Amino acid sequence: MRAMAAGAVLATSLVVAGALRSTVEPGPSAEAVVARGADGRVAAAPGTPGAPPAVGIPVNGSGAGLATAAPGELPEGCAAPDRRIDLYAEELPPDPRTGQVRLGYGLTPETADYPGPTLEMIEGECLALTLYDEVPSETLEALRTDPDQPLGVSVHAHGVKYTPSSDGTAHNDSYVAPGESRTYYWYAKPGTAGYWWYHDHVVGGPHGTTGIGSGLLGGLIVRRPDDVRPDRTYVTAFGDGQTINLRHGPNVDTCDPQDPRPSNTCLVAVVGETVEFVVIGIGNDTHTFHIHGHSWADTRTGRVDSTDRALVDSVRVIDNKTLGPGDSFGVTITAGDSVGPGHWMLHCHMQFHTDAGMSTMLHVLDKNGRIPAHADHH
Ligand SMILES: [Cu+2]
Repeated sequence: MRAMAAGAVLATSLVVAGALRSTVEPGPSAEAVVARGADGRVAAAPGTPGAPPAVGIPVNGSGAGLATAAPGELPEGCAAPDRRIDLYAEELPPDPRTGQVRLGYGLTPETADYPGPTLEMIEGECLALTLYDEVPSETLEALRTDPDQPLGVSVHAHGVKYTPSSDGTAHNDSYVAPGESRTYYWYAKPGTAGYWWYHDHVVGGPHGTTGIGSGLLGGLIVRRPDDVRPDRTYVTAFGDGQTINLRHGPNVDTCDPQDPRPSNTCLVAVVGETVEFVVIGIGNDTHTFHIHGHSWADTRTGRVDSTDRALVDSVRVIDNKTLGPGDSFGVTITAGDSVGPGHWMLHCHMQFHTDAGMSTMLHVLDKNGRIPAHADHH
């Protein structure tokens, strides 16, 4: 985190309270949970009490392509969609370091990013997700590695239930051609609570390897109705080339010390907040997820209740967890618990990976929303 590490300069008057409070407020209540944007905030249905105003998701919307599901499109257990959202696949500015093409999903075209929005479902819920492919066909053509592969994008989900027509694959004819849209139906069957992800499965070739590597991925959380909600959620996707969220080196952490707005490249929280990470393994390498100063229970949510002796005595508390390709898990910590505000490294603990730049920071601010000073860690 070079910018912030620049220094002592920052130490004196980093009053970020205004900016931060507007962007780092705890999310709305359980009922409002729908999806989170790249800023870590929940994006809730318009009109939901406590919902932030900016990023509303249409619920039971009436856009094109949202007609009633055809027979065979809904998985068993889902009689009708409980909720509808739109998701846009966009071309983004190329990677500033490598010039590689970058694509992203967004709840609106303007908010597309990589990873895309974290989608949240409650067990028992059936979601209708309409994907709009706004990636230019020339871009998809240039990314194609298999000449027999059709041009398009898709969403393929892990963890939830769907029929072949929502598989997001070319062989099941469940992708979206440029300029078109398609509705996918996902059912969070009871028992599927967990930390999952969604991604393209058609860009480049039949496995979407190029699509994922270009940025078409996002976190998917299935919660139980009574799960305690975190204050903040971030996705960290560990990938090839020692990347976190497909960025490398200084691009991994772009937090502006004057205005640390939560995003895919600015992991920030106020001391005492519960912070949830959706950790995803993309690409071909094994990685490990490690945070300095913080630990969690090796359970579904990772949340530790130190007063619960039965939990503490029966479950490992860890601060490092192995992540294989395609794996995903959740980690919930309390920011700064017992260790206070600071710049806490979050990195892959395969030493040659972290030495090559696979490292970022969780910036824990004090109660006043100030970023603490620290020495450059490099
Ligand atoms: Cu690694």
